[in-house]
Amino acid sequence: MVLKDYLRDRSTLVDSALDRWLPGEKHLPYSLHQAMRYSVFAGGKRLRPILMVAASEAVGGSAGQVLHAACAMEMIHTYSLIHDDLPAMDNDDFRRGRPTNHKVFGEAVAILAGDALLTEAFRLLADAEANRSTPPETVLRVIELVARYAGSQGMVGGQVVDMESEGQEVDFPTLEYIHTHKTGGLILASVQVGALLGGGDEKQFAALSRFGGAAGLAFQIADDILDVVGDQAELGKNVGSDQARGKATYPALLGLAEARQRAKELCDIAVEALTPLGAAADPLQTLARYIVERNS
Ligand code: GRG
Repeated sequence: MVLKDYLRDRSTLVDSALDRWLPGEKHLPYSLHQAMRYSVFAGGKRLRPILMVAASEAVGGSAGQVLHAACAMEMIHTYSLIHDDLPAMDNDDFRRGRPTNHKVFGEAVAILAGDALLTEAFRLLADAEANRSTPPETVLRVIELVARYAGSQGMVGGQVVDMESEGQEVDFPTLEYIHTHKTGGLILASVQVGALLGGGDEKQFAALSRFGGAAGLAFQIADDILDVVGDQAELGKNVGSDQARGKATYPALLGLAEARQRAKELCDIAVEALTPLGAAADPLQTLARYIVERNS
């Protein structure tokens, strides 16, 4: 598998589905729909939806079975980025290589664009036509799972602990809480939803859960490392901001070398977890390595 081709093909698939599902810019209210589309189509890597599609295929499912949920996950991720960039939170000027949403549309519309993306994501997860080949109890399990990983005991909770830890001495368990909740959870949820909607059994779900937990934490450690050694132009956002804000990160707590070692160990754990799935999980194996070796 050539990773570059795989990522490009899957991104194209996800982008055209997002374009179909998101309300058009010519639908009222224009500014809101423009703001939603501005951030969604600002050039993200589509890692979470691609992982979901790959997880579905790893259990014998298809991309078509999960595409709506993959788009929903990207909408939730994009909402979190829009809100995270707001003056009340990280107050960032650039994201995905463009001025942040509130810089272009103003704070009020940026807040509402995030709110609308989150709400639209749950509408999509519940869409009857998109879920026509999935048992209703599986659809409900997916909705509950995504809500749990996105809410106060998931991403939003991780964001709060992250904010409250700025400029504080943070111990290792708190750092792991922040990373697994703020970022790791949506990655874990993406592969779990892929397993469920792809028709996987409980053994496959458990294997992919182990994979997603390790890959999700590895992703955030790699993100911490990129904030220290990454290239601003390639990342499309400012670097060095974690240290400037006194954020809790792996390199800050463990040093760069140990942080890299921990990311590599987690990647190995993720790859090992895929053994019961055989060759169908090869793309996930490649994606796990990409997560820790990427430059953006
Ligand atoms: C505001 C509720 C709320 C939550 C914010 C995800 C998050 C929580 C904040 C984002 C801050 C941040 C940059 C975290 C680092 C990890 C991360 C989510 C990076 C961005 O994800 P990528 O690299 O981005 O997948 P693209 O743009 O490629 O989709």
